[in-house]
Amino acid sequence: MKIGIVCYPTFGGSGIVATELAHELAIRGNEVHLISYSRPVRMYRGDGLYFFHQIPVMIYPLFEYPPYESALVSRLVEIALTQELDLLHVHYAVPFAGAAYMTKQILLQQHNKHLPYIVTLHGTDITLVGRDKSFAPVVQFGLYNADAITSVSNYLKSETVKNFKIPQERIQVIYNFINTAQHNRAYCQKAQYLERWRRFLAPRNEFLICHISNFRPLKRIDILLQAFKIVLDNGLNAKLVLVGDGPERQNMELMARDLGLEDKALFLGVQEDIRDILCISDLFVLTSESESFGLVLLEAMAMGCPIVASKTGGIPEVVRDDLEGLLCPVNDIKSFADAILKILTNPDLHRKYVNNAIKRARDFDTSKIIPEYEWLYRHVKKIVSRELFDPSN
Ligand code: GMT
Repeated sequence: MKIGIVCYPTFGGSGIVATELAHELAIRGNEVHLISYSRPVRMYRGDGLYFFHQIPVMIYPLFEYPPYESALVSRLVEIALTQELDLLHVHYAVPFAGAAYMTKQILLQQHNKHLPYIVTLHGTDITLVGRDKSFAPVVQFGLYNADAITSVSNYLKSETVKNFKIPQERIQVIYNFINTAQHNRAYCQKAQYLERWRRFLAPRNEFLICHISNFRPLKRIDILLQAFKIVLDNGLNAKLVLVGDGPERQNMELMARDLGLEDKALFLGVQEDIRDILCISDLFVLTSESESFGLVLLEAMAMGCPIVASKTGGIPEVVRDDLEGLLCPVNDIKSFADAILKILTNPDLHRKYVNNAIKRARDFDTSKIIPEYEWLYRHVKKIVSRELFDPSN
């Protein structure tokens, strides 16, 4: 099948999922066209297997806001025609659901081409950004007219039903996935430089507690820093490594200094391959106040990290309390500190969570999840061709 995948290129989870999906579909023999305004960050594995198309936007002195959506739709129309796409799969509803609808109508009315579109909802496109009144009517219209809608968790599905009045039977939950053949502990043994890195980060044999995010306010890194301070005050020999970058990075570095954590909380910035830091970490912590899935939790579990995370949104569908780690009430600093201490001072419990985490990640392996997308593509295509050949239409 010839599939166009549209996504954001940045460090958000939706772009990562879309890029990995492009790669997995291409491996399975589909012709995939990945479309974004710049080269997606995860586009490093097997780049040659699929095609990448950039969206150029014309700049003109009249525009205070360049009309990105018009440029996107024009490019999608062109790609759909020249590459003879069978369907379009957009990741993140804003603005892609509306843009996909417009693309479909232009193709139908001006070129007599039928291009079904699927929207995958990722989180803030429903729970935060998409709900804003400056976007909501277009998001709702784009979703309502989609040929199929998927969401990355049951939680996100019910939020979509509640906020956008989309009938629940129209939304299929397809969980995010991970290629466990490429994300596993064996990878750690291969890379000898990792042991050196661990000694550099934790020269006094400290436990390494890891956090990875795009440093947005909803990640609540302030809660993590305060919990970590309590952990140290309780005498645990530990370091916190914070990976990634974003709007809150500077504030959080200042806060760490104010808490006297400058030597204990290390801000490493964006890392090329997060498997490296996960390999040498003893625990992964995510203190978000909202998370539709928490893709990074899956990546951490696959690499053998037990989890401490907020009991919110779709997280409990991914990490089960007291199986792969511990879940804590949102923003409850003491509860996070207690959970970290409990796991890192109890080797048997730590070992149990490590083993369970590795097993749990396999439940979301690409071999289980990608066929769900492939089935959906075939189903949508079948329905569209049935409608086309139905004489009553
Ligand atoms: O806000 C972000 O962290 C980025 C956002 C995105 O759409 O790029 O992430 C969302 O999608 C990820 C992939 O499906 C999920 O794992 C994240 O939980 C979700 N973020 C939120 O719901 C806050």
